[in-house]
Amino acid sequence: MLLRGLSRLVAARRSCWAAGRRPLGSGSQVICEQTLVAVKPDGVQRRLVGEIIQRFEKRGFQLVGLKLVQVPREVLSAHYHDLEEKTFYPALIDYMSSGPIVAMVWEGQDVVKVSRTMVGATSPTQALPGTIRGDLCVDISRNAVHASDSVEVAQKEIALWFHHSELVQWKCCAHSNIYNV
Ligand code: IDP
Ligand code: MG
Repeated sequence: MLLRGLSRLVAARRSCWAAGRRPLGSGSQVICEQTLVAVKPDGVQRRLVGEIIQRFEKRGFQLVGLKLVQVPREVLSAHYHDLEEKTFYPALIDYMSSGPIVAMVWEGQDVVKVSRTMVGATSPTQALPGTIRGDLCVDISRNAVHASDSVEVAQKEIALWFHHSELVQWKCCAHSNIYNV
């Protein structure tokens, strides 16, 4: 448990340096951890972009990348390579390439873990009320939002979806109200 916490911390600090940032915060606080969040085609069509962005903003995370994209199939294949053998994989790639997606990079302390909690279980029928999927979706194949599932995966997904120059470093004037820094 302690080891897992330590390796998360090391990975998060490494992700700060990889993003060209000095890790802020001390001890277990790494507030420049980053994750990829994407509003999927159903979420865009259902006008859920604003609601989803608002949840991350209100929580206290910082937006450092944002774009509306029609994602090429090669990128989606790389993104979902671990699901290649699943029966739903072809339908998943078709659906993810069926319309625009809003891709975002969010930054903050434990943002990977907290985002997954905010997004909720993969199947909306099992997602708790209060989570995005638990509040806004009903079907597993139309679950509105993606969020990276580990710090290492987040780094890979951000590099796959964003060019380094598309990520904006900006000083958040509310930092000392969100963190004890
Ligand atoms: P996650 O999005 O919660 O990380 P993953 O297991 O990584 O879930 O699956 C990626 C996406 O594949 C899901 O968000 C969902 O859109 C789709 N998916 C997963 N399992 C199923 C399924 O059993 N049927 C249809 N689509 C699925
Ligand atoms: Mg996943």
